[in-house]
Amino acid sequence: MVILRHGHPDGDAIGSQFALKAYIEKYYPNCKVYALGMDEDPYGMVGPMDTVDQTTFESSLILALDCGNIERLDSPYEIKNQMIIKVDHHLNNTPYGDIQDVDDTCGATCQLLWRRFKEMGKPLDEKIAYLLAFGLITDTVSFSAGYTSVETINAYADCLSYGIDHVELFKNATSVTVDAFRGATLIRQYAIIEDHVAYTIIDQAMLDRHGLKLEDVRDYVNELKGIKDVEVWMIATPDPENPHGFKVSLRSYKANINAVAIKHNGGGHLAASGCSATDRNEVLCIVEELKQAANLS
Ligand SMILES: [Mn+2]
Repeated sequence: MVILRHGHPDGDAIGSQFALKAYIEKYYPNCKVYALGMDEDPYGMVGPMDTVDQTTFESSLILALDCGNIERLDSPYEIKNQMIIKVDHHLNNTPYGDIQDVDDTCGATCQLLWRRFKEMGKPLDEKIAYLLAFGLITDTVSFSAGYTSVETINAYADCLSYGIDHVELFKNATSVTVDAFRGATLIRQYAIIEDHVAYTIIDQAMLDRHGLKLEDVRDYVNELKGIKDVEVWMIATPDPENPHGFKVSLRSYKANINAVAIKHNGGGHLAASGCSATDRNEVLCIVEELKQAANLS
């Protein structure tokens, strides 16, 4: 079997992918399992990705983790008629797969996996627990996001019981590079705050002027979290596939910003979504729609 997750992976995508791989290898040693995708490991959590030949891939069961729509799966080969099991916590607006285990009340795919592992009744180990805990911390923004629940905290406590160093884990899950730290400063410096919405639009010229790269800014929308009277926050960063376009990250405490994301070819969760804009004007439209969403909440 092969385990896939979404492209441009985050801590939950990689954590769930490698936790499931470790679990299968531990309890089903006869089963060959490969964790596939581009070698992108922003937190340095795991080694290089596995590789398989196309024939093996096409005869393998696919476990698809943390990925709401099939187009976003990071797969080395085209998916043909293989059986797919989807395990995910995004809103299931774009269902796919022969079996779907989707619970959008989970703070992370790692939380859903933890639940399934507990149901199996077999103990985890330190490695599996570390990977699951990593996904829990990163996807819930250190347990501050709205979908953090009693189960999220119980899952984390259970993971810690396998001997994980909580301080070391938090350090690894929340530290950023020096350039990303500078990028975060840029996001704050250029923030506009209006009608309960905080937003920053960063274009390529701005990045060039400050000697920064896209990866130094695109994941740091939560730099705008925590401003008094702000309910919704957003960043727009250059879309590498469209010279005038932007990728837009949306977050809120409780306002439904997913509806805005869907209008602009995106998706995600009720309070954490992403979408695209073809130009700056569309970004400004999104801002206006967010103001409405913020004022309804
Ligand atoms: Mn996730």
